[in-house]
Amino acid sequence: MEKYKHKYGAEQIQVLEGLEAVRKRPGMYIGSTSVRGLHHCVYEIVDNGVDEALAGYCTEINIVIEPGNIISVEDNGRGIPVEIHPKTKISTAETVYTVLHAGGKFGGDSGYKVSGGLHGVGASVVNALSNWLEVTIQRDGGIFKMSFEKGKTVKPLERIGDSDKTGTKVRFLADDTIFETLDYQYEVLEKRFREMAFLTKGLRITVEDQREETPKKSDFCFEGGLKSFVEFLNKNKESLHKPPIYIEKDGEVPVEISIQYTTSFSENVYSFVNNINTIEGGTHLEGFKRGLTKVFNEYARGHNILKEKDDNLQGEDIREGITAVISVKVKEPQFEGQTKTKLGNSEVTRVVQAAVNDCLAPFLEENPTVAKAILEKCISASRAREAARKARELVRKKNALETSTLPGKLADCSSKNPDECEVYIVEGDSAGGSAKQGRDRKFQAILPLWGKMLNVEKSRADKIYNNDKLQPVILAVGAGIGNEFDITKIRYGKVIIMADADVDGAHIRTLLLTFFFRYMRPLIENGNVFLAQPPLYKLSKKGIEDVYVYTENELEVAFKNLEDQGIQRDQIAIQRYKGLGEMNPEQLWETTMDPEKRTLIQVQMEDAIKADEIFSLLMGDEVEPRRKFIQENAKYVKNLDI
Ligand code: 1YM
Repeated sequence: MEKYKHKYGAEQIQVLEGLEAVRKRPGMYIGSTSVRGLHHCVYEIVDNGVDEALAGYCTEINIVIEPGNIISVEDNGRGIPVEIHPKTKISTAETVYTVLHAGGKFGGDSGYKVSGGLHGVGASVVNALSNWLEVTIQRDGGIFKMSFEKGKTVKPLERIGDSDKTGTKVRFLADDTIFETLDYQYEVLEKRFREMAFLTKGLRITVEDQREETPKKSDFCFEGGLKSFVEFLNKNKESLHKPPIYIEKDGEVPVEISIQYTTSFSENVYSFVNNINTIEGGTHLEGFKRGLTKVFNEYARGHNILKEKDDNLQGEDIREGITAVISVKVKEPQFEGQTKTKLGNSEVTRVVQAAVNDCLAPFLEENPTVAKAILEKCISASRAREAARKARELVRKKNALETSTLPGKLADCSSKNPDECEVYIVEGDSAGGSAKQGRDRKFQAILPLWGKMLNVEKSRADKIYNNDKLQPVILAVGAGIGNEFDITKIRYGKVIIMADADVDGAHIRTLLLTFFFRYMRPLIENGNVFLAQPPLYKLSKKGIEDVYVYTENELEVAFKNLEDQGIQRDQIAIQRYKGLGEMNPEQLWETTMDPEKRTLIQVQMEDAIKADEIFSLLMGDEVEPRRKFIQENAKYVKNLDI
């Protein structure tokens, strides 16, 4: 039997120092040691399998979260090469798992590996951050195995049997002295692998969670690739045409795009470079937008839909109601921006624009009914934009005539420093009254809203400007809306929605959040939006201080605490608050507004795709998926993250 002996030389000593550096400063390599960094380790290993699929050798990847938070990833690719590497004098497989950034450099053509940025740090980093890790390779007629502890080789690669199959299996337990938690979130992993399956046409990815008694399992394989992705994104929307438009162009920078218009008014364009979501966009997105604008304007002119006297349609008109996914593969991507998710390679703009031009223009010629349906929507978007501009000017003029640009109902605070100021958007006049009296007027402003709120999911910008419920919100926040929204102009650092803890309150909260998400998204991204949490109950007894209870779960705990102080249940008076209006100004201050005592829930946007899905589901036209969502999530109503 062939053996792969271990040799310690100068190379190996360097290796150990390299992995020690990873353990000392893990954040430098995987971003953070939170659950995010933990998930990152899984992606890193799976990425190697996906690369093998992109190279055309692997059709299936199976991921399992085993009991005890052990991760297992197996693919049916060629198997990591096992022969002795000429430079390190140890097996190539061991080299990949012990030498920093060994990834592609050791195996010939590296394909579209991402250099730097988030991914592509290499399997050796995961190895260094694992309590233990083992790799099993089937290749060249044999089964080979090696194992490590905290990055150090405990068993070098050894042939342990015969096999006529090929593939790689990696199992590891992340190091709990490095990571804050080992509790993988199944839903997060599932979402990422669904995305990967969409982006790699035909690749089957399965994910399984065996930690609970009843295991969860998902099986993803999309023959339609990005087309399936766009259909998935639009599942709660009404589409203008079926199936989605598909663009594919091979070359130095392969481009794949899928587009489907819906009756909605929002723009949802997601872009990927080497399977990584480029949240900040970049040159590929720019090329897509330019190509789209040019092709539609030329088609509209050529078919006399736009007359000589008409202005060109603007990009934003052409993107109203669009859902699109753009995926490019770039050999040496340059990532810029705050989160290093903005593509910088300038040559990519031209390539993507040309792909859109070469594929979309003939598509429209061949599908005139689709072209017509889309252009009709673009033209009405353009009219609405013009109407919105006029409405905006009217608002400006009207405000210029009046002495102040602030809405009449707003009780403003005296400080003008946005960092310390907050505005409470309060449902109902009576609660608004209590809030006004109870507040600290130095830094707290109150804006009461009443009556039925406009559903922005079903209206265009012009309607929103003219809407008497939303106009005060826009003016109070003071930073405009839509493309013109300017976060540096906000008048309050905290925008707090204060609504009742009942169904109507939930409704107004959702309507306002939808509005912020669609028209003031940076406000959410920047963490300026909060939900106030008014109490559900007051427990009182003569001689003790009132106890406020904020959730159903806390009620039992509160009773227990009082019992521990020798107070029996039947001695306690329970008041259940049905609405904010029932509280007097002092109570409202004490329970919900006093920064020293209140709980605020910060609205966070982990994920734009998920948020868009939920808002179009909750606020859009399709009834059946909404009913299903509400039924499935009724038990999670406390979870207010979007
Ligand atoms: C569960 C994780 O790592 N699969 C995998 C990795 C490699 C190959 C195949 C592979 C690549 C190449 C040639 C090549 C890797 N090889 C290397 C290196 N799954 C998993 N499957 N033959 C096999 O890139 O040319 C790094 S990753 F460097 F050794 F070639």
